[in-house]
Amino acid sequence: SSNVPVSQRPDYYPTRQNSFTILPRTDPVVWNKGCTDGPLTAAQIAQYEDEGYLIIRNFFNEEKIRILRADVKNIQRELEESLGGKDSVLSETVNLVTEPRSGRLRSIFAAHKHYEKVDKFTRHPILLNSVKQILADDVYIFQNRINFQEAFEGTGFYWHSDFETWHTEDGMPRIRAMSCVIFLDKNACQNGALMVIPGSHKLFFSCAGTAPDHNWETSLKLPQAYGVPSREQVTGIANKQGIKYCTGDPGTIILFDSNLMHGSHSNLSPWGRTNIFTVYNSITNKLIEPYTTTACRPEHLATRDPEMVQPIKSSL
Ligand code: 6CS
Ligand code: FE
Repeated sequence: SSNVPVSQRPDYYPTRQNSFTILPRTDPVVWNKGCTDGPLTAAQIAQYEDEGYLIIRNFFNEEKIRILRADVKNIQRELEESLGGKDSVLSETVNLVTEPRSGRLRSIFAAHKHYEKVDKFTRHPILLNSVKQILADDVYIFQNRINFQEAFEGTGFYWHSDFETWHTEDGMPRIRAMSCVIFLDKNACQNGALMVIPGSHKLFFSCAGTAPDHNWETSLKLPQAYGVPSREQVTGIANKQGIKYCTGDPGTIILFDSNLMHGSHSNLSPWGRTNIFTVYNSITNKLIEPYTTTACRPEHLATRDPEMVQPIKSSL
Protein backbone atom coordinates (compact mmCIF):
# COMPACT_ATOMS: atom_id res chain seq x y z
CA SER A 1 0.00 0.00 0.00
CA SER A 2 1.05 3.61 -0.32
CA ASN A 3 1.84 3.72 3.42
CA VAL A 4 4.76 1.38 2.98
CA PRO A 5 7.99 3.42 2.91
CA VAL A 6 9.44 3.60 -0.57
CA SER A 7 12.63 1.84 0.51
CA GLN A 8 10.63 -1.21 1.68
CA ARG A 9 8.39 -1.60 -1.34
CA PRO A 10 9.22 -4.36 -3.79
CA ASP A 11 10.15 -2.88 -7.14
CA TYR A 12 9.86 -5.47 -9.89
CA TYR A 13 10.95 -2.95 -12.49
CA PRO A 14 13.77 -0.75 -11.20
CA THR A 15 14.73 1.95 -13.70
CA ARG A 16 16.37 5.41 -13.91
CA GLN A 17 19.46 3.91 -12.34
CA ASN A 18 23.03 4.31 -13.48
CA SER A 19 23.07 1.85 -16.38
CA PHE A 20 20.93 0.48 -19.17
CA THR A 21 19.91 -3.10 -18.45
CA ILE A 22 17.31 -5.54 -19.70
CA LEU A 23 15.17 -7.22 -17.04
CA PRO A 24 12.62 -10.00 -17.44
CA ARG A 25 8.95 -9.17 -17.36
CA THR A 26 7.50 -10.82 -14.26
CA ASP A 27 3.86 -10.13 -15.14
CA PRO A 28 1.68 -12.00 -17.60
CA VAL A 29 0.63 -10.33 -20.85
CA VAL A 30 -2.72 -12.08 -21.07
CA TRP A 31 -4.02 -12.24 -17.52
CA ASN A 32 -6.67 -14.84 -18.10
CA LYS A 33 -5.25 -17.39 -20.47
CA GLY A 34 -7.66 -19.35 -22.56
CA CYS A 35 -10.50 -16.94 -21.86
CA THR A 36 -12.86 -17.23 -24.78
CA ASP A 37 -15.56 -15.24 -23.05
CA GLY A 38 -15.23 -11.97 -24.95
CA PRO A 39 -15.09 -10.35 -28.37
CA LEU A 40 -11.49 -11.35 -29.18
CA THR A 41 -10.77 -14.63 -30.93
CA ALA A 42 -8.15 -17.08 -29.67
CA ALA A 43 -5.95 -16.08 -32.63
CA GLN A 44 -6.20 -12.39 -31.73
CA ILE A 45 -5.33 -13.08 -28.11
CA ALA A 46 -2.37 -15.23 -29.15
CA GLN A 47 -1.13 -12.45 -31.40
CA TYR A 48 -1.44 -9.89 -28.61
CA GLU A 49 0.47 -12.16 -26.31
CA ASP A 50 3.31 -12.84 -28.79
CA GLU A 51 3.66 -9.43 -30.39
CA GLY A 52 2.30 -7.10 -27.71
CA TYR A 53 -0.22 -5.43 -29.97
CA LEU A 54 -3.25 -6.06 -32.11
CA ILE A 55 -4.70 -4.02 -34.98
CA ILE A 56 -8.44 -4.32 -35.45
CA ARG A 57 -9.44 -2.86 -38.80
CA ASN A 58 -12.58 -0.75 -39.16
CA PHE A 59 -13.58 -1.35 -35.57
CA PHE A 60 -15.68 1.81 -35.54
CA ASN A 61 -18.22 2.81 -38.16
CA GLU A 62 -16.61 5.13 -40.71
CA GLU A 63 -19.44 7.66 -40.70
CA LYS A 64 -19.44 7.98 -36.89
CA ILE A 65 -15.67 8.45 -36.97
CA ARG A 66 -16.00 11.11 -39.66
CA ILE A 67 -18.38 13.07 -37.40
CA LEU A 68 -16.14 12.66 -34.37
CA ARG A 69 -13.15 13.81 -36.40
CA ALA A 70 -14.98 16.95 -37.54
CA ASP A 71 -15.84 17.79 -33.91
CA VAL A 72 -12.30 17.14 -32.75
CA LYS A 73 -10.84 19.33 -35.50
CA ASN A 74 -13.23 22.13 -34.46
CA ILE A 75 -12.13 21.80 -30.86
CA GLN A 76 -8.52 21.99 -32.03
CA ARG A 77 -9.17 25.13 -34.08
CA GLU A 78 -10.93 26.87 -31.18
CA LEU A 79 -8.18 26.00 -28.73
CA GLU A 80 -5.46 27.12 -31.12
CA GLU A 81 -7.29 30.42 -31.60
CA SER A 82 -7.55 30.96 -27.88
CA LEU A 83 -3.83 30.20 -27.49
CA GLY A 84 -3.08 32.73 -30.22
CA GLY A 85 0.08 30.96 -31.38
CA LYS A 86 1.51 30.95 -27.86
CA ASP A 87 3.32 27.97 -26.46
CA SER A 88 1.31 25.82 -24.10
CA VAL A 89 3.09 23.87 -21.40
CA LEU A 90 1.39 21.27 -19.26
CA SER A 91 0.75 22.22 -15.65
CA GLU A 92 -1.57 21.15 -12.84
CA THR A 93 -4.32 23.10 -14.59
CA VAL A 94 -3.28 23.21 -18.25
CA ASN A 95 -4.00 20.03 -20.21
CA LEU A 96 -2.72 21.22 -23.61
CA VAL A 97 0.63 20.63 -25.27
CA THR A 98 1.71 22.56 -28.36
CA GLU A 99 4.42 21.78 -30.87
CA PRO A 100 7.76 23.28 -29.82
CA ARG A 101 7.98 25.86 -32.63
CA SER A 102 4.74 26.31 -34.54
CA GLY A 103 2.34 26.68 -31.63
CA ARG A 104 0.07 24.09 -33.26
CA LEU A 105 -1.76 21.89 -30.80
CA ARG A 106 -0.14 18.52 -30.24
CA SER A 107 -2.15 16.88 -27.43
CA ILE A 108 -5.27 17.52 -25.41
CA PHE A 109 -5.10 15.50 -22.19
CA ALA A 110 -8.14 14.07 -20.39
CA ALA A 111 -10.27 14.83 -23.45
CA HIS A 112 -12.79 12.24 -22.26
CA LYS A 113 -13.48 14.45 -19.22
CA HIS A 114 -14.08 17.55 -21.34
CA TYR A 115 -15.86 16.21 -24.42
CA GLU A 116 -18.81 13.88 -24.14
CA LYS A 117 -18.31 12.50 -27.63
CA VAL A 118 -14.76 11.44 -26.88
CA ASP A 119 -15.92 9.90 -23.61
CA LYS A 120 -18.49 7.76 -25.45
CA PHE A 121 -15.92 6.22 -27.74
CA THR A 122 -13.70 5.32 -24.79
CA ARG A 123 -16.62 3.43 -23.22
CA HIS A 124 -17.68 1.42 -26.24
CA PRO A 125 -18.86 -1.96 -24.87
CA ILE A 126 -17.02 -4.20 -27.33
CA LEU A 127 -13.83 -2.22 -26.86
CA LEU A 128 -14.10 -2.44 -23.07
CA ASN A 129 -14.84 -6.15 -23.18
CA SER A 130 -11.80 -6.72 -25.39
CA VAL A 131 -9.59 -4.87 -22.91
CA LYS A 132 -11.06 -6.79 -19.98
CA GLN A 133 -10.68 -10.10 -21.80
CA ILE A 134 -6.90 -9.59 -21.78
CA LEU A 135 -6.44 -7.80 -18.45
CA ALA A 136 -9.00 -10.04 -16.70
CA ASP A 137 -10.17 -7.27 -14.42
CA ASP A 138 -12.30 -4.17 -14.27
CA VAL A 139 -10.49 -1.15 -15.59
CA TYR A 140 -10.32 2.62 -15.21
CA ILE A 141 -8.99 5.25 -17.57
CA PHE A 142 -5.51 6.14 -16.40
CA GLN A 143 -4.79 8.56 -19.24
CA ASN A 144 -6.64 9.87 -22.26
CA ARG A 145 -5.56 12.29 -24.94
CA ILE A 146 -6.22 13.44 -28.46
CA ASN A 147 -2.95 13.36 -30.40
CA PHE A 148 -2.49 15.56 -33.44
CA GLN A 149 0.35 14.96 -35.86
CA GLU A 150 -0.16 17.96 -38.09
CA ALA A 151 0.71 17.86 -41.79
CA PHE A 152 4.30 19.06 -42.33
CA GLU A 153 4.77 20.02 -38.69
CA GLY A 154 3.94 17.20 -36.30
CA THR A 155 7.03 16.02 -34.46
CA GLY A 156 7.59 12.41 -33.46
CA PHE A 157 8.28 10.60 -30.22
CA TYR A 158 11.55 8.79 -29.60
CA TRP A 159 11.49 5.05 -28.75
CA HIS A 160 10.07 4.30 -25.32
CA SER A 161 7.95 1.95 -23.25
CA ASP A 162 5.03 3.85 -21.70
CA PHE A 163 5.07 1.58 -18.69
CA GLU A 164 8.62 2.63 -17.82
CA THR A 165 7.41 6.21 -17.27
CA TRP A 166 4.12 5.24 -15.65
CA HIS A 167 5.90 2.90 -13.26
CA THR A 168 8.68 5.15 -12.12
CA GLU A 169 7.10 8.62 -12.38
CA ASP A 170 3.52 7.65 -11.52
CA GLY A 171 3.92 4.59 -9.29
CA MET A 172 2.05 2.09 -11.46
CA PRO A 173 3.17 -1.16 -9.79
CA ARG A 174 2.61 -3.91 -12.38
CA ILE A 175 2.32 -4.28 -16.15
CA ARG A 176 -1.43 -4.61 -16.33
CA ALA A 177 -2.50 -1.68 -18.50
CA MET A 178 -3.45 -1.49 -22.16
CA SER A 179 -3.47 1.42 -24.56
CA CYS A 180 -6.03 1.85 -27.29
CA VAL A 181 -5.46 4.12 -30.28
CA ILE A 182 -8.51 5.08 -32.33
CA PHE A 183 -7.65 6.33 -35.82
CA LEU A 184 -9.63 9.43 -36.80
CA ASP A 185 -7.47 9.84 -39.92
CA LYS A 186 -5.81 7.30 -42.11
CA ASN A 187 -2.56 6.33 -40.36
CA ALA A 188 0.17 5.63 -42.91
CA CYS A 189 3.93 5.32 -42.96
CA GLN A 190 4.04 8.75 -44.59
CA ASN A 191 2.21 10.62 -41.83
CA GLY A 192 3.93 9.29 -38.75
CA ALA A 193 2.03 6.08 -38.01
CA LEU A 194 2.99 4.41 -34.74
CA MET A 195 6.05 2.17 -35.04
CA VAL A 196 6.39 -0.82 -32.74
CA ILE A 197 8.98 -3.49 -32.03
CA PRO A 198 6.95 -6.72 -31.91
CA GLY A 199 7.65 -8.83 -28.84
CA SER A 200 9.55 -6.06 -27.01
CA HIS A 201 6.82 -6.02 -24.35
CA LYS A 202 8.27 -9.25 -22.91
CA LEU A 203 11.39 -7.46 -21.66
CA PHE A 204 11.76 -4.49 -19.36
CA PHE A 205 14.28 -1.96 -20.64
CA SER A 206 15.61 -0.35 -17.51
CA CYS A 207 16.84 3.12 -18.38
CA ALA A 208 19.80 5.12 -17.11
CA GLY A 209 19.53 8.61 -15.67
CA THR A 210 17.58 10.07 -12.78
CA ALA A 211 14.68 12.12 -14.03
CA PRO A 212 14.08 15.35 -12.15
CA ASP A 213 10.68 16.12 -10.68
CA HIS A 214 8.49 17.89 -13.23
CA ASN A 215 10.08 15.92 -16.06
CA TRP A 216 6.60 15.85 -17.61
CA GLU A 217 6.74 19.56 -18.33
CA THR A 218 9.16 18.86 -21.16
CA SER A 219 8.91 15.12 -21.86
CA LEU A 220 5.69 15.46 -23.83
CA LYS A 221 6.89 18.35 -25.92
CA LEU A 222 10.59 18.01 -26.63
CA PRO A 223 12.27 14.70 -27.35
CA GLN A 224 11.90 12.62 -24.18
CA ALA A 225 15.23 12.87 -22.32
CA TYR A 226 14.67 10.34 -19.52
CA GLY A 227 13.16 6.91 -19.66
CA VAL A 228 14.36 6.18 -23.16
CA PRO A 229 16.37 3.06 -24.00
CA SER A 230 19.94 3.29 -25.27
CA ARG A 231 20.62 3.10 -28.99
CA GLU A 232 22.41 -0.21 -28.39
CA GLN A 233 19.30 -1.63 -26.76
CA VAL A 234 17.04 -0.50 -29.60
CA THR A 235 19.49 -1.78 -32.21
CA GLY A 236 19.77 -5.17 -30.53
CA ILE A 237 16.07 -5.85 -30.27
CA ALA A 238 15.13 -4.27 -33.62
CA ASN A 239 17.73 -6.38 -35.42
CA LYS A 240 16.19 -9.50 -33.90
CA GLN A 241 12.50 -8.67 -34.00
CA GLY A 242 12.09 -5.95 -36.59
CA ILE A 243 10.04 -2.76 -36.64
CA LYS A 244 6.42 -2.62 -37.79
CA TYR A 245 4.23 0.32 -38.76
CA CYS A 246 0.68 0.29 -37.42
CA THR A 247 -1.29 1.60 -40.37
CA GLY A 248 -4.97 1.62 -41.22
CA ASP A 249 -8.04 3.56 -42.25
CA PRO A 250 -10.13 5.82 -40.01
CA GLY A 251 -12.07 3.68 -37.53
CA THR A 252 -9.24 1.18 -37.11
CA ILE A 253 -7.95 0.65 -33.57
CA ILE A 254 -4.69 -0.59 -32.10
CA LEU A 255 -4.64 -2.31 -28.73
CA PHE A 256 -1.16 -2.45 -27.25
CA ASP A 257 0.57 -3.58 -24.12
CA SER A 258 1.79 -0.73 -21.91
CA ASN A 259 5.33 -2.11 -22.00
CA LEU A 260 5.66 -2.35 -25.80
CA MET A 261 8.61 -0.41 -27.26
CA HIS A 262 7.23 2.15 -29.68
CA GLY A 263 7.85 5.53 -31.26
CA SER A 264 6.97 7.64 -34.26
CA HIS A 265 8.72 9.96 -36.65
CA SER A 266 7.79 13.47 -37.71
CA ASN A 267 5.03 14.05 -40.17
CA LEU A 268 6.61 15.50 -43.30
CA SER A 269 3.58 14.58 -45.38
CA PRO A 270 0.75 16.92 -46.35
CA TRP A 271 -1.69 14.65 -44.47
CA GLY A 272 -2.50 15.18 -40.81
CA ARG A 273 -2.88 12.26 -38.44
CA THR A 274 -5.36 12.62 -35.58
CA ASN A 275 -5.84 9.83 -33.07
CA ILE A 276 -7.50 9.27 -29.72
CA PHE A 277 -5.29 7.52 -27.21
CA THR A 278 -6.74 5.92 -24.07
CA VAL A 279 -5.00 3.91 -21.39
CA TYR A 280 -7.01 1.35 -19.43
CA ASN A 281 -5.43 0.18 -16.21
CA SER A 282 -6.56 -2.73 -14.08
CA ILE A 283 -8.50 -1.52 -11.06
CA THR A 284 -6.23 -3.62 -8.83
CA ASN A 285 -3.10 -1.99 -10.27
CA LYS A 286 -3.76 1.41 -8.70
CA LEU A 287 -0.98 3.97 -8.46
CA ILE A 288 1.18 4.12 -5.37
CA GLU A 289 3.89 6.68 -4.69
CA PRO A 290 6.21 7.20 -7.66
CA TYR A 291 9.32 5.03 -7.45
CA THR A 292 11.97 7.58 -8.33
CA THR A 293 10.41 11.02 -8.49
CA THR A 294 8.83 12.66 -5.45
CA ALA A 295 6.12 14.86 -6.98
CA CYS A 296 3.07 13.21 -8.53
CA ARG A 297 2.21 14.16 -12.09
CA PRO A 298 -1.03 16.12 -12.67
CA GLU A 299 -4.36 14.25 -12.67
CA HIS A 300 -4.87 14.80 -16.39
CA LEU A 301 -1.62 12.93 -17.10
CA ALA A 302 -1.97 10.10 -14.61
CA THR A 303 -5.16 9.93 -12.63
CA ARG A 304 -5.08 8.78 -9.02
CA ASP A 305 -8.84 8.42 -9.01
CA PRO A 306 -9.58 4.91 -10.25
CA GLU A 307 -13.21 5.31 -11.20
CA MET A 308 -14.34 2.12 -12.90
CA VAL A 309 -15.27 2.62 -16.57
CA GLN A 310 -18.88 1.88 -17.32
CA PRO A 311 -19.78 0.80 -20.85
CA ILE A 312 -22.17 3.08 -22.75
CA LYS A 313 -25.56 1.59 -23.46
CA SER A 314 -26.21 2.72 -27.03
CA SER A 315 -23.89 1.28 -29.61
CA LEU A 316 -21.82 3.60 -31.77
O1 6CS B 1 4.24 10.73 -20.32
C1 6CS B 1 3.48 9.83 -20.69
O2 6CS B 1 2.58 9.42 -19.99
C2 6CS B 1 3.72 9.22 -22.02
N1 6CS B 1 4.37 10.08 -22.94
C3 6CS B 1 5.64 10.02 -23.29
C4 6CS B 1 6.23 10.91 -24.29
N2 6CS B 1 6.43 9.09 -22.77
C5 6CS B 1 5.99 8.23 -21.74
C6 6CS B 1 4.53 7.96 -21.92
O3 6CS B 1 4.39 7.33 -23.15
FE1 FE C 1 4.08 6.26 -25.80
